[in-house]
Amino acid sequence: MITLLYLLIIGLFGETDQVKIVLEAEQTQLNAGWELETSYDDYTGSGYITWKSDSISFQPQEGVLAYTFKVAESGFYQLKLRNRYECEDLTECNDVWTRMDDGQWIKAYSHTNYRWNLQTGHDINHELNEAPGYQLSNGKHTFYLAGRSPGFSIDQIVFEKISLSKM
Ligand SMILES: [Ca+2]
Repeated sequence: MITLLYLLIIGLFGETDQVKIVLEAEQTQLNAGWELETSYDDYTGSGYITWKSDSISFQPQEGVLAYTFKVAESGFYQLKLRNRYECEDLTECNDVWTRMDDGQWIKAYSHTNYRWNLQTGHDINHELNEAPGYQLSNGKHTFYLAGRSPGFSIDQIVFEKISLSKM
């Protein structure tokens, strides 16, 4: 029965490699505007970070955090920020700036409030991508976060490999 179930799952979803890169958002050099917090429970690592400064609606100049990591298996990786925010309006205090390597700054948002969640979309000039990600080659990459909405918290940055390549 277990074998049959396993085969059924494999049949439905194909062989997944489950390659996941998980970075703790608080494990970087924090700068002005960001604070390490532990008030909400159920975080991982030593806490999470919250943007405490002003709302930054244009290209970020301050509060830029860098995360360098290594990719062992190249492919397309979906971005999932483990995030939380406490605004009743789903579209308030719900976003942060993101950038991969030399790419452009893109607003990343969540629409799930009051609890930790992995829902992460990208908004490029009001075009929404509900499953954003990056084609990553083997080797070193640097991901950047910068503050956008005050009150937006991030616990983890997750890159989940969803295919060998989109090329
Ligand atoms: Ca964390």
